[in-house]
Amino acid sequence: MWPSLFPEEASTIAPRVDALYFFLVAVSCFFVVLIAGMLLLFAIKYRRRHEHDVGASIHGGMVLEVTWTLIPLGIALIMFVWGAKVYFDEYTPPPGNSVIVYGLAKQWMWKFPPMDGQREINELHVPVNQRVKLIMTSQDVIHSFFVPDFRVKMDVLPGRYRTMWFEATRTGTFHLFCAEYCGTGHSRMVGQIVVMSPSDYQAWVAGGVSHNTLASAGQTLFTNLACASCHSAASGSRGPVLNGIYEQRVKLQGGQSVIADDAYLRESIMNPAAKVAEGYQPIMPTYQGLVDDEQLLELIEYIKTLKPAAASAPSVTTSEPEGQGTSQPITEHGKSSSAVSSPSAAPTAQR
Ligand code: HEC
Ligand SMILES: [Cu+2]
Repeated sequence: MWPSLFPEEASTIAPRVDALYFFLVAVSCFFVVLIAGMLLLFAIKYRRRHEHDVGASIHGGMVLEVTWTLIPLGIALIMFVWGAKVYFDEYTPPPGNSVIVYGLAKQWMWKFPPMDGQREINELHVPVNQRVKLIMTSQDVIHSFFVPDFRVKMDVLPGRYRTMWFEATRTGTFHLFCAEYCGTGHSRMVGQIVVMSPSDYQAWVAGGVSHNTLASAGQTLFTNLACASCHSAASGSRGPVLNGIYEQRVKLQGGQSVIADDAYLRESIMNPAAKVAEGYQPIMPTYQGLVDDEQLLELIEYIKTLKPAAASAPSVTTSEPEGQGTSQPITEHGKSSSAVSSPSAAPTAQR
C-alpha cells in the first residue's frame, strides 16, 4: 500500500491486524479533531467580551452526561471484542494440516532444527499458502519472534514452549527480528523468512543432505537413554506405552486429566513427577540436564510419530492405500493381530 511507510501485508492475518489498527487510528483522529475543534470553537464563542462579564451558572445536563459516557463505552467495547478475536485467532493454531516448525532462540540467534528440511540458523524456509505452526522456546533469556510483514510477534520464553501460527500469502524474503531487548547482541539477532512456492519448497526439502530428521534422531535417543526400557510393550508396563499419546487426553493421578501437547511431553521428560499418569508409579527419572533443548525436541518429535498400535491401520490406509492393512478385515475389538507391531514407526510422517 505505502511501501516505504508500512510493512507489506504478507500473511492471512495481516489484513485483519491492519483493519483493526486503522480503526483505532480513525477513532483517535475523530476524537482529536472533535475535542480540539470544540476547544477552539468554545474559546472563541464564549470568550470574555467585557471586563465585568460573569459566566452563566450551569447545573449539569443528564442527557449530555449519559451520551458521552455510553458512546465511548460502546466504542471501547468494540475495540476490546475485535482485538480479542484477532488475538485469539493469531495465537491459536487452527486444527488440521500445518507445517510444523521448531524454533530455539538464544543469545543471539534463531535456530530452526530440521523437521524434514535442513538445519537453519537465522533463516527459515516455509511454503506459501500453507499454515505454519511454530513451537518455540528460548535457551537463555526472553526473546521475541517478530515478523512485521506477517504481523506476528510472540515472546519466546526459557523453560516453556510457546506456539503460534501464520500463513504466508506471497513468496519472497521477509525480515525476522528479535523484538525483546536481550543483551549486547540484540540488534544483531535478525534473520529472514523465505517463503517459497510449493514446488520450490519441495525441492528445498528434498535437498536436505541426509534424512536425519528430528524424529529419527529422537528414535536413537529414545534407545540410548533407555526410555524404551520402561516405555514399550515389552517392558512389563513399568511405564505407559507412548504410542498415539500426542494430543490425546491423559488421565492423571488424582482424577485430573491433561491434553498431551508439546508442553506436556516436555514436562513429562524434564519433570516427570509434576504430573503422574494414572495407574503408574512416579519412577521415571528426570532428564533435566541430560538432554538439551534440541534433543528434547527430537524426543518429542519421535513420540509424535509413534502411531497408536491398533487404531492406526484404518486411518493410514485411507490416505494412501499401501496394501498392507487394507486386505485384512479390521475387527473392532481385535487388538491381538496388530499388537505385534513394534513401535518403530516410520519417522517420515508428513503433516
Ligand atoms: C524407569 C522407567 C522410565 C524411564 C527410564 C523413562 N520413563 Fe517415561 N514414564 C515412566 C512412568 C512410570 C511414567 C508414568 C508416570 C509419570 O507420569 O511420571 C512415565 C511417563 C512418561 C511420559 C508421560 C506419559 C503419559 O502417559 O502421561 C512421557 C512423555 C515419558 N514418560 C517419556 C519418556 C522419555 C522420552 C524417556 C527417555 C528419555 C522416559 N520417559 C524414560 C517411566 C519411565
Ligand atoms: Cu533476542
